[in-house]
Amino acid sequence: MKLRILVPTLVLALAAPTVVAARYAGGAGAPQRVTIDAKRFVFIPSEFTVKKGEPVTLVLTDEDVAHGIKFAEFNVNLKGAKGQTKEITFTPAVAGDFVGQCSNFCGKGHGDMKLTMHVTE
Ligand SMILES: [Cu+2]
Repeated sequence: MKLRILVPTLVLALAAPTVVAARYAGGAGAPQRVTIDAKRFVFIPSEFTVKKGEPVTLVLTDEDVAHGIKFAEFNVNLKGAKGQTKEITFTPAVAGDFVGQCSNFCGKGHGDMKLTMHVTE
């Protein structure tokens, strides 16, 4: 009788830490990381795809001068710094294609420095 109670308790005790570890080690719920390099006057890649309602982290590395990424529809404005990597996390609430732009004046091609985010259902 004691063994019948002890075995399920032991199984639960051993399984619980595994579930917790998965949740905090990039499992379900962790933001999707999108790595973007910026240099005059391009973003690499120039487009990427994310899912509506799921958190996204944009990781921006500015190779030459300070750039930035702005998606006005999502109130996102990530300010970069020369030679550094900066990031911002947000959750896109609507699906569609959105054009972002460099948010830090970086020279004569600045106005054409854009990237597209595809948000799927
Ligand atoms: Cu710019």
